[in-house]
Amino acid sequence: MKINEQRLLGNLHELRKFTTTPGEGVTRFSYTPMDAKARAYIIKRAEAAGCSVAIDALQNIRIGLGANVPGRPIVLAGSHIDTVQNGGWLDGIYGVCGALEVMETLTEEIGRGTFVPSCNYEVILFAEEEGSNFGSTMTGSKFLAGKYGEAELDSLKDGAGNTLRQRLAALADIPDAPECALPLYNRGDVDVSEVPLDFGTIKTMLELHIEQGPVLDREGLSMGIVDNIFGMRVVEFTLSGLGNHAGASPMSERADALCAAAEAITECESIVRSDEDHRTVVTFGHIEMLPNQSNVIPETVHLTMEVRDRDKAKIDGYTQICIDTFRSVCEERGLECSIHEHSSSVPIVLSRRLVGEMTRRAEDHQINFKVMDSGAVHDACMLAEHVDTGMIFAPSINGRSHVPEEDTDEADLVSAAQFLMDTVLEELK
Ligand code: HGY
Ligand code: MN
Ligand code: MN
Repeated sequence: MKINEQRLLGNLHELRKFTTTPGEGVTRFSYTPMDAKARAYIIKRAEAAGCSVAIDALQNIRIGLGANVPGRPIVLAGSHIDTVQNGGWLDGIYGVCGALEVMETLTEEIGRGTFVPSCNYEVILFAEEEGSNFGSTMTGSKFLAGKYGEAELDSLKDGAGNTLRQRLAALADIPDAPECALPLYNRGDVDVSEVPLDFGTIKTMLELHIEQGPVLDREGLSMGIVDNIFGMRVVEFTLSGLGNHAGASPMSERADALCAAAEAITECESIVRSDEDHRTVVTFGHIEMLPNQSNVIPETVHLTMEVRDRDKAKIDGYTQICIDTFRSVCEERGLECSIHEHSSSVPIVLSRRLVGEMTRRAEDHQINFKVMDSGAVHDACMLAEHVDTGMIFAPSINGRSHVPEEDTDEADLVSAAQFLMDTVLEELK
């Protein structure tokens, strides 16, 4: 069963237009008017294909094949449509378009009577995967997996201090799309009790995604089959020093929060870089400084640290070492250091059945692939603890992602999506 490659690529090129930063990558945060535009495009296609559309209180979307029969096991495929700030045109949306292409191809083939599935097929779109609003990755899928609940609706806050609950309630202000018969959002009360998936009804979860790293591109391979997904811990530090005059304060009498942070960051980076496995990664991606004025010694620095690896002991070990480093640098320099464990996810081992079957299928199809880790986390992580879950990677040119330069050769986009089609077909039998 061949996918329609022009339709797949056409959808990707249309959806990349829904960005608040045209010409500077794709920026499309969940629960925003740009998110609504992408949802409208997808829901319209789902309606045209005779699919059912269900949206939960977190705004995760489930699109059911028209030929689905109630009560049959469900094969899920999907990803997320939200992005990071000035991100790429493929992260997340590629997996959604691949799953949608499978849906449209199945609809055509079933309509022609050339295929009769024994299971149901659904496309799933996860909300707030990037954490661009609230700093916590995989938020929609953490609610689906029952890891997040009522408490997180009020504890997760965006940069303006709005809680997740308030942002969901504010969706009432985003209008529906005239071209869609169905609503774009679930605008009822924010009741998350119905969100967790009934995993007993789901047979398989498959996520197609770009690699977002250099491995496939560097080795000249066209596809990855993922066996392990890194875990991560996100810690927030607040360093409190002494604001003072930039000119009149002697260097020996300063408690400069930015210099303390710089020393601790550099020390943590060199500690992690020296790990013998060269796999653990540490990133200080977000920093705020007060008062952030050139002639005032920085009084307060607030920053995030992420530690990731596929081995939980390494994640925990290096997270503790970095916390200790920040504490000792601040003690030496006479600053206060407060620490907040922001969020985390454990390393995930994906379904060995699916890795084995996909490996054999890729060998039969003479695809040049490898079985590999994912350093990026994905919504598939949250389902993998409950159902057979697999991931398929397409290469990222120069290993770039989460930046406007993110790109993948069209031939690779098509062939990995075709492999998703072939894998779904097997799962539907
Ligand atoms: O951060 C990640 O790994 C994913 O892109 N949200
Ligand atoms: Mn992603
Ligand atoms: Mn991402």
